[in-house]
Amino acid sequence: MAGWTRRMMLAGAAAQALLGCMPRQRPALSGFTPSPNADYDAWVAAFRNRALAQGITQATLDRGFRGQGFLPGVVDRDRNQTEFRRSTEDYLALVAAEEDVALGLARVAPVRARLAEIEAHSGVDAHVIAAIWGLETRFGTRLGDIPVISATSTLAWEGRRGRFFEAQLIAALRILQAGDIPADRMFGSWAGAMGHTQLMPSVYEDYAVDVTGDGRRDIWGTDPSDALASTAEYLRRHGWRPDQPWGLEVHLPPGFDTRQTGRDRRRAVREWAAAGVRPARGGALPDHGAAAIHAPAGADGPAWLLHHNFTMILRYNPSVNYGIGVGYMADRLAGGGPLSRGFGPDDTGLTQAERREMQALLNRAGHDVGTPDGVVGQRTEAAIRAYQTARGLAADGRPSPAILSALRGG
Ligand SMILES: [Ca+2]
Repeated sequence: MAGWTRRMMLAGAAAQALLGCMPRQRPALSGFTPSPNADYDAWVAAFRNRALAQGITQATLDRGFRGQGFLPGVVDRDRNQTEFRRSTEDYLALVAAEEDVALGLARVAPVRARLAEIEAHSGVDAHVIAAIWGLETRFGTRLGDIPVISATSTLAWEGRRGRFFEAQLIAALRILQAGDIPADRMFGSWAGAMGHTQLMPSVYEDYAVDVTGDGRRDIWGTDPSDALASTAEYLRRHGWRPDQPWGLEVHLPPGFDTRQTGRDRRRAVREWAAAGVRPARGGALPDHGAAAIHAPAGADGPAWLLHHNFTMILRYNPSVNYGIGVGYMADRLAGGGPLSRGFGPDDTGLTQAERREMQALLNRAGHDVGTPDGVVGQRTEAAIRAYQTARGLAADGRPSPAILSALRGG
């Protein structure tokens, strides 16, 4: 429960990407309009009495539930979180590809001054705040369009995590009552995560700030300022250390024993330096206290030294891939370049470039995989199966060097 709840506390789009939904795909809209459900209606009637007892007014309840209702798609989505682990390489390809970096630079440019102001006030690295914006909602281009009262009440009624979502529903109603947002503009993800940086309603209550000075904490509007400041406030109060980086890309020496790596294996920076760990772009390792190393592709692949502030990013979403994604995007938004090392072939035996080439060739052969991104999902596997079937091969749907060379041969 704890891990799940912590992820759900803030995670919206990014957690959904982690859980397997492609962030570039919009959610299917079926099931996200209210549908008749007498059992849900009876639950709402009883809930309204509980809400009144907690200080929600009749008027707020009437406004909040107007036009809202049971959303079957929310329950479907909640029950189909097929949690399969993505590799760090695939995760970065999904959330921080070059097109995402370009979008980020364009979206951040108009709010640079605001971000600098937020950093000066909170001490939190402006590029990290902007990167969280990027991973949560693709820099505000994917805010989520599901009514929050419908989503949270549906999940509260459904009951698997009923208490958690009833608390979110109460919080959402209190936000309406406070006048921060009109009921007909309170949209979010299927799980109720709201606005540019996907705050759950209870997190919004505790951390949202009005930095624009208009008296409303508006995290939903076209101006992301309040959302960015709220995220900075969340990180500041969880213990972000000003003037420290989140982490650093490093090179491990040949033959480095990667059993020393992993988030829970923190060591003094001088010990890492003595073991031959070096910054990927030269110089000496900076010392910000004990640090861990993440090396998902072995000693020869990309690796990062993770400082205290990395764990602050994980307070937003506990996935290490999420933290690396935010850190990498932050570095890119700060003007840094792509990773200095490639990941090498994955367990399919193909590199990312080869997987992309395989996808492009499948497209050309008439087996549609969508835009090639080097990430093998159900659509690519289905295309491989179709290709294999058409050629009389065993249809296992697995990418391999043999499939790639067959495709290259036409
Ligand atoms: Ca405001």
